[in-house]
Amino acid sequence: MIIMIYEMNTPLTTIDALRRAVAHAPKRPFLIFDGRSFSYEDIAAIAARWAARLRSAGVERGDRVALFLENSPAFVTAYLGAHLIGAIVVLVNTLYRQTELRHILTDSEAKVVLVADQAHADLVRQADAPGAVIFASDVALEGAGKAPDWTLAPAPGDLALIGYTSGTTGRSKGAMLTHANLMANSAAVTRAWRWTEHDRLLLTLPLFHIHGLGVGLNGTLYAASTVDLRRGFDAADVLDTLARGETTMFFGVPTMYTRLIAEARRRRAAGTPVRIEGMRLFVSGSAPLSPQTFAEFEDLLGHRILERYGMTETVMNLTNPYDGERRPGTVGMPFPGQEARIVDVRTRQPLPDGEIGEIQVRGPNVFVGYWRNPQATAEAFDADGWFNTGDLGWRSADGYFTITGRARELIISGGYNIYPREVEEVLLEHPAVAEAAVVGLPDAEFGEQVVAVVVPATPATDGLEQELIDWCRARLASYKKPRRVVFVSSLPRNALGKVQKHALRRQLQQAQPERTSQ
Ligand code: MLC
Ligand code: AMP
Repeated sequence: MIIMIYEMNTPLTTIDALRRAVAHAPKRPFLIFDGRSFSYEDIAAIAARWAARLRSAGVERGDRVALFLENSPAFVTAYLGAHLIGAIVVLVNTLYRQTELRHILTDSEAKVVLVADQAHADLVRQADAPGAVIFASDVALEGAGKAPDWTLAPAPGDLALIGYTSGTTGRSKGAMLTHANLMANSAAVTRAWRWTEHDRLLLTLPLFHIHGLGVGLNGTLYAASTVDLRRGFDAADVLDTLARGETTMFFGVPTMYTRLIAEARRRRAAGTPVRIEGMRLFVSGSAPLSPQTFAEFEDLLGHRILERYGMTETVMNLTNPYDGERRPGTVGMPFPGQEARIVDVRTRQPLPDGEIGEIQVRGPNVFVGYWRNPQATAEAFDADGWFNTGDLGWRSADGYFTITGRARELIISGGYNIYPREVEEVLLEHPAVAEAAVVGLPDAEFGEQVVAVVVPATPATDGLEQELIDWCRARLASYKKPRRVVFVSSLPRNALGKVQKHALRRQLQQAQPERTSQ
């Protein structure tokens, strides 16, 4: 009987979760931003204003609403406002430029694009994107609130989000997540990490990716807890906040932990060591956390980081245990209600423990397919519904998964994904470039760094390295620009003419061992 009551109250959409929190704890702080606190009731009222604003712009159920917004109360309330009327949110990294914007906004056919300022509105216009631009300031955060009209709320199977990812062909694909996917994952995450309404999460991750939104914001909403949201990450500010004792959880990418360690060391050397109060959980993900970072963090700050593994298509897949052993270098086991296994890359047959293969996952969290791309969707799943993650790894006899690499070409720098092909295509558009190959090399701060290897069209390469970096910087999100350009007379290719990236990486590493970025 108790189980039945629990199930009846289980939110199946973000709007169910909002409604449940408003009913049970209307005055509880949901969002803290810039020293201002917004209760669940406040957020629901502002979301209702967003719903009305979007309807007045012609947005209907199933239409796409692109959020080209930094972390802000506008992001949170527009997200929920779009959901209140059954619209689908499209996530757009605010560092994206012309090439990425044009593709995402055109492919998703976003009816409206929300921006914070004129500069971002101009970028949308320059990208020739369809859809009307709406400014975040159109909807006031202040003023008397009216409860939302819940009657247009979505069904669990309706699409909630499209997150663009995995551009192995140079163009990213829109991963479609339903409300049921999101809430199933929030249920699993909150249960695994003992997340309750008493928690306060310090969130410095961007909301336009699945780590910040799918784990941080949706989890907060699901648990009816509080999120202390920041515009971005600043190590000193994080340590100062954690010393105040109100925060209970922090989620970050490994680069953030490296920077927290450096800042904590600085303070210790200055005779003002960091004291952390009230924290119960530090989580790392989106890129591999080195055992060294894990150990240094424990040594300096007294907490064992919990590492987990996720993807835009699935939100969270694997986690180290909350209570049991958090094993450095591993990503733990499947979340409750989810499955994972290792298969042979060629035969697609399950492999015994200890053998390296591709990680496959299955569960109610797994997305329903790529937007308007049935072929890519078909290739992503096998006949039994297992999703091919494209990540390589193995499972230990006691069930811990370790990620060893990627079956697809992908560079992860500071938790941001970079698809070499996308950068190569932009480089090839430059008249001085005859051939280009982009690889990821180890980097102490960002995990990996982007390096371009270029065959120049003419032997004159004076000033060309910086010119090519600037060329990429102007056309793509700035974190995708090469940190270095190496000029060569030819690229190593196999018999089929395909560039041998492994050989290239090896050559580059031998020529110059790991560099620390400035
Ligand atoms: C910023 N820059 C980077 C970079 N981040 N360069 C390489 N890699 C990165 N990750 C560049 C900017 O483009 C800019 O270049 C310059 O550094 C300064 O920018 P900044 O904004 O001041 O940087 P900073 O705030 O220090 O950002 C570092 C960071 C950030 C680690 C805080 O990268 C970050 O928030 N990463 C998290 C990304 C994330 O949420 N990933 C989750 C994806 S979901 P210029 O040219 O302007 O000087 C996923 C699934 C899962 O992966 O499992 O979670
Ligand atoms: P994205 O496509 O942006 O959602 O990024 C997902 C990818 O990030 C995964 O396929 C992995 O390659 C990587 N990733 C996420 N978490 C981890 C982790 N803990 N360790 C190693 N790689 C990770």
